[in-house]
Amino acid sequence: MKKALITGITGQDGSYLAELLLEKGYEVHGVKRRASLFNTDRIDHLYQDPHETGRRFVLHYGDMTDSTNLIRIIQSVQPDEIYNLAAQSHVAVSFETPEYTANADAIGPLRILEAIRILGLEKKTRFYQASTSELYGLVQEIPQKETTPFYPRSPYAVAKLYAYWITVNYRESYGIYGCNGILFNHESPVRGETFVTRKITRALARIKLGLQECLYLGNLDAKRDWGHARDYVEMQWLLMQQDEPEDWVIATGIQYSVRDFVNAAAEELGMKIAWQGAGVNETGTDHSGKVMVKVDPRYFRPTEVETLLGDAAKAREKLGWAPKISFRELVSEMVREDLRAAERDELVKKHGYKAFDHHE
Ligand code: NDP
Ligand code: GDR
Repeated sequence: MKKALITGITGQDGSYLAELLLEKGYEVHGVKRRASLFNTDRIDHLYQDPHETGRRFVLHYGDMTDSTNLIRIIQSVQPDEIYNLAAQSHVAVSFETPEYTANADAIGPLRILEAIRILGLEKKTRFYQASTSELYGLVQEIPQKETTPFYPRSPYAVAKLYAYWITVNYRESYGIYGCNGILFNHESPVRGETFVTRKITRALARIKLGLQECLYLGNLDAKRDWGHARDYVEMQWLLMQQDEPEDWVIATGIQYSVRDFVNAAAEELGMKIAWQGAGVNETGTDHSGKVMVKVDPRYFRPTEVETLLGDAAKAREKLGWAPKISFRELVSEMVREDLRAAERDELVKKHGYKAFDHHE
């Protein structure tokens, strides 16, 4: 039985990847951080009682900023594959916490690669680095592929640039099977609530039920290549199964703006948005003229990535990979789940309890 270690198992991708690897018969180990509240919502359905024998799903406390802890976990698990998904993954937040972001997102992967060396696991343990389309930042070529030059535009992207190259370097220096998946944005119903897609689907569902008045957004013109996380974790596994380690772009090849995403989500909810104004004065109103969406400059970034569009021809041609879930299906699934959650909140409110009411 193959053993996999997933850092960031409590995150969006970690939860989908854990499901996939368990289905494939792996023993799955995950690193979770200590938190003052439970932080395992996304993987609670996979939980196996530690008192039972034959467990295939095991969690370890750990942190990307703690080398000795990572070495100890890797030593005890002796994984065949490590998927490094842990990161401070919010681009806007990285401008507020640049040093921490570098520590977790750049030095974190170095710590794991060093652990592989220190423990003499270079020939046994394969390493996947969660690289990102944010590396392309100020884009030098459209669409972006494996050979497109990088131009990172945030502390997050700069940290991920280090992680990308240290993975390549350890592959070339020490023969470690290390590969980068350069993944374009991918979303799902369990996407973090402060990323723009989930923020939109959650807010519009709540506006529809009268639980929230208005959705405040930043740059409506930003364009992204949005796929579904379930499709993308399959590719994370697949590129770890190749004879030789390589770096791969994973994308849908189709681009939409943030405004397009709002329109698509509204349509799913049977709402129509009329847009007026431009830039900081742009608003979106409903049929009665009530403002539902408003631009708030607080969500603008000091340096923005305006447009990303991926070309995954290499993955398509060499691995036969293609995303299965369309943009409309993604939006529809996210809206459906957020509407269900909003209905639960509505019920709670109706019975006199205060519903969770956080709009960021
Ligand atoms: P999430 O933000 O949903 O999950 C991040 C995970 O990392 C969480 O489990 C989080 O733990 C954990 N984590 C954060 N900091 C630390 C730390 N210091 N030590 C240990 N664990 C930590 O991200 P996604 O699932 O969306 O993304 C997975 C990876 O892929 C990330 O590295 C991201 O940068 C990268 N990526 C994501 C893309 C996307 O569109 N989703 C696209 C390209 C790359 P906790 O739950 O406790 O916060
Ligand atoms: P991104 O995702 O920065 O691409 O990083 P995010 O959803 O945060 O932003 C996408 C675009 O939408 C614009 N935007 C807003 N963004 C947020 N979060 N909130 C808003 O209110 C808002 N209004 C407009 C942003 O300016 C941006 O242009 C994600 C993360 O998952 C990274 O970890 C990953 O590496 C990349 O995708 C690929």
